Order: sequence, then C-alpha cells, then structure tokens
Amino acid sequence: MSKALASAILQKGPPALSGKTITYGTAGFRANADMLECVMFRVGVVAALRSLQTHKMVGVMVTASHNPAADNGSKIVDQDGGMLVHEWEVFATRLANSTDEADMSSTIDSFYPDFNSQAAGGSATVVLGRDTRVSSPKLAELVKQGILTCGDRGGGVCRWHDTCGGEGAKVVDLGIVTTPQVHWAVLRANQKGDGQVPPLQGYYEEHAQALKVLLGSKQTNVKFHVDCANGVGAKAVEEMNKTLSEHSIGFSLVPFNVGDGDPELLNEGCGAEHVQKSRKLPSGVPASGGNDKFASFDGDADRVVVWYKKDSNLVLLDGDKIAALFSVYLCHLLDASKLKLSLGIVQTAYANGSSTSFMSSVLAKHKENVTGEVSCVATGVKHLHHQALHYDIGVYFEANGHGTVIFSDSARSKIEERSRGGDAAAQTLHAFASLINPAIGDALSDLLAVMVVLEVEGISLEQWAGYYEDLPSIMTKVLVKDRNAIKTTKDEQRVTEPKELQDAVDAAVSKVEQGRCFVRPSGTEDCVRVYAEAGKQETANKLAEDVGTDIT
Ligand code: NG1
Repeated sequence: MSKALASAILQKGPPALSGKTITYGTAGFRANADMLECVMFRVGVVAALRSLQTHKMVGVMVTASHNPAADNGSKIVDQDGGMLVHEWEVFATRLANSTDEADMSSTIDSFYPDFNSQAAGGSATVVLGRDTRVSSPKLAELVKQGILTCGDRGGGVCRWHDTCGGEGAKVVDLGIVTTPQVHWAVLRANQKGDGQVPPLQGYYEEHAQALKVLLGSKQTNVKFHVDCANGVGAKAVEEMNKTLSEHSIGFSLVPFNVGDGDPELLNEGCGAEHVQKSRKLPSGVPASGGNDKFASFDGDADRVVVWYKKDSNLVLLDGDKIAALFSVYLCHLLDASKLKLSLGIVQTAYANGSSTSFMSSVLAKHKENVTGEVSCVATGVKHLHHQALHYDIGVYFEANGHGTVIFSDSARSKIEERSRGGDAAAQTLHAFASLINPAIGDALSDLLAVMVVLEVEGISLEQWAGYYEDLPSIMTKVLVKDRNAIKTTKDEQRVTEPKELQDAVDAAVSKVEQGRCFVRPSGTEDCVRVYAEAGKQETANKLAEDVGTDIT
C-alpha cells in the first residue's frame, strides 16, 4: 500500500526546490510560494497519514506567519491541538524532499510501520485553514488534493481499503482563519470525539463566557487599537467584537492594517514582528488621543505585543512583559486559593535579562504558596510548550509575543473542585484557564487576557511597563554561506561549533558591563541571528557588531 501511495505522490511531480532541501522547522515549512506546490501536496499526505495513525483529526494551516507576502508555508496541527510531534516533523521533511518511489515508500514504512495494517478500514479527517496571501487558496487546494489522494478510490478501490466500505480521507475546510483557530478546532473536535468540527462561533463564545466570569459585575469601557498586520487577525477581531457586543461586554477592539488594499502589504512595516524587532511605530496608526492603547498581531495572529505612545515614541510591552503580567496575576490567585500548585515560567535566550530577574523575584516572593521556577529553552514555541507541560501551570512566552498559559489536567481538576466549593480565587483561575488558548499562542486570546487582567487588577499600561526596565538590547542578522555550520547548546546560549566563535563571543562579552551575547542559526530565515544585551544601548550595539564581524 505504501508503494501505491508513493507512486500517487510522485505523479504530482518532483518538488521544485532548485537543488535545495526544505526542512520542517520550528514554524513548519516556509519558503517562497513558487517553490511550495509539490511540498504542499505532500503536507496533505503527511497530515492524512497522521490522522489515520492517531484515529483523530489533525489540522493544516497554510501560512508563512510574519514572513513577506511572497512567501508561504504550512504548519501541521497534531491530534492534541498542539504542534506536530518531532518524529513526524522529520518524516514530513523526508517525504517533502524525496524524489524516488522506492525511497518514498520505505520512508512511509519506516516512520509509519503500521500503515499497511491500519490503512485497511481506517479513515482520516484533516481540518484545513489558510491565511490571506495571494498564493494561499492554490496551496490550500494542493494540501486538500494530498489529503484526498490518500483515500482516493482509483478504479473504484479506495487506497486505504481492499474493498471500500470506509470513508477514506476527508477535509474540513475552515477557509480564512487564524492559525490558533485551527489549533482550537482540532482540540475541541477531538475532545468531543463525535467526528464533527465545532463551528468557529464556539471559539468566540468561549472567550465571551470566560470574560463575563472574570469581569463579574464590573462595568467596563476598554478600547484597544489592534494592528492586524494586514493579515487574518482583522477578520477574527471583527467577529470577536460582534460577540463581545452581543454579550454586552465593554471591551472593544478597533482594528487597523486590516488588509483590504494591496495584498503585498501583509506584515510590511506593521504587525508584531515589525514593532517588536524595530521598536518603531507600525504604519497606519490612527490619529488618536494621548492615552490610547495599542496591540500588534503578526500575519497569522498567533503572536501579540502591546504598546503605547509616549512623546511620539513607542513603549513596548513585549512577550516578556505579558508573561510577567500573567505570572504576577496567577501568583496572587494561587496565594489566595492556597491550592499549592507549581508555576513554571518558560522563556528563551531572547528574553531580556531584566525580565528573567523580575520573574525569579516574583516567584521568590510567593514561595510559601507557589513552587516555581524560570527556565530557558531553545527558540520555537514547541520547545516552550513542551517545557511548560512539566508544571501544574506553565506560563510561556517568546519575547516576540508568541505564547500562552497552560494548565495540567490535574491542576484543572483541583481548580474546578475548589471552585465548585465557592472559592472566588479558584473560580477566577478557572475562568482564566478557559479564556486563554490551551493549545498554542493566540494573539486574540492573549490580548483579551491582558485586557481583563489590567482591568480587574486596576493596572495602567505605564504601571505594567514599570514592572522592570529592559536592559538595552539589539538583535541583528548576519548572512553566511551555511548557517547550519553553527551549532549551539540546547538552550542556544552558547556556540559549540565552531569553537573559535564562542571564544570570540566570550572575549567580546568580557569587555562589556552587564554584557550578554549569543549567536544561533535562524530556523525560519537564511541567516544567523546575533543578540546582545548590555548596560547601555551603544555598548549593546557595539557588542553585536563586533560579534557579527567574527561570524563573517
Ligand atoms: P528563528 O528564525 O528561528 O529565529 C523566529 C523567531 C522565533 C519563532 C519562530 C517561528 C525570533 C528571534 N525568532 O525563529 O521566536 O517565533 O520565528 O515563527 O523572534
């Protein structure tokens, strides 16, 4: 059966990768859209096989997130609503690059040894979403063809059944949605287990219901301007606003950069990536009063940063600050409920040093009722999510605004039990857990959670910004012949190969007060990233520049 499937895949032609290899990295496959046609067909195949293997729905999102409009890509959502397990990422890479029938068939057999036995009588369902890129409808169609090819009834015979009594493969096409909405749909569909994908209205309703509990009888009138990066976030914001107003919740999200003009404007000078990396205002900022509040989503709305203007400069509240806000809030609730749950705060090496010190001091202050730690893992949200699973409550955010808060099953049961007994803090914890996306970073859920925490705790953006002061930092890109020649330790803070490079970084850092610097190959762009931090901005800039010179 794997031979028949391999031959059907190859009929679609070889991958047009111009001699390059495409890798399923921290953000799935990403490349110029022109290179992706065959790859996307194969992504459909991989997703269908994963669904067949797990007997659950999985998902595919066609997007290249914060990359330019000409790029595209895909992220596969696993059966638990999270990111694809590592082994299947390797499988996806192998299958996407294979050009030979025997190699492809043996790849299928080695990564999915039960394929032949499970295929007979099995079925697969894949939830499909796409972003607003011009190339996305065509690429989503190719994913669909890949999925359906798996269960194709060529000559009246389903590829998966000897004599077809089963359903083969099915696609549930959600159309234009945010990446976290695909994760949500897969998670909820598999939790219900009735083979149906719940309508997306359920996503908005869940948020509204949780907000109602968190706000209680508090009358609110909070407005945030939302920079939607000219991407999918605009549609979700509009729908969310409708539901908020139906429930008379006094939160309003006023979208700008909604992408109703030139498709090339996606992520162009706007969105979370632009704001967080350049620390500059995005394009299209509406004329507004001095106290206005702003948030920027990225192109597929899985990241958010918050900001405000001070003397026409931007004051950034990035992923580290969001994690700090949630951690302080959760520590208060854990103190009040005495539930004795562990709280893990997970960051990457890009987290500002001041944020790490701040989080550690928050945990130390609450140590009587909260056992916790701050840890650092490799870049890429899957690594953070994985680490966050070690705690009762895991708060994880990348500095760029990608993250969420997850609650373990046992923590949820304890919170629910205490909350049924009427404990107010436990009821609040329960509602917070229902508000925030349990599967993946979600710009919309995170923003609503920020808004509600600020509102109920009576914290202004200025007070929140004052939790700690960021150490001056800079991130630069260096173009090299082969970025993968640079190898790092697991937490990416040190280079292991070439050794001379780490020696040079150490020498440069030793000359700088409060200096910290690390180098790693990007997983999503063809470059090496340098991050430097120091007591003064000029010194951080110089440190990054010196280390950059050592790389080239
Ligand atoms: P790379 O290109 O590997 O640095 C970037 C972001 C990650 C993550 C991924 C996926 C930085 C420094 N890196 O990864 O945090 O979000 O994209 O989108 O922001």
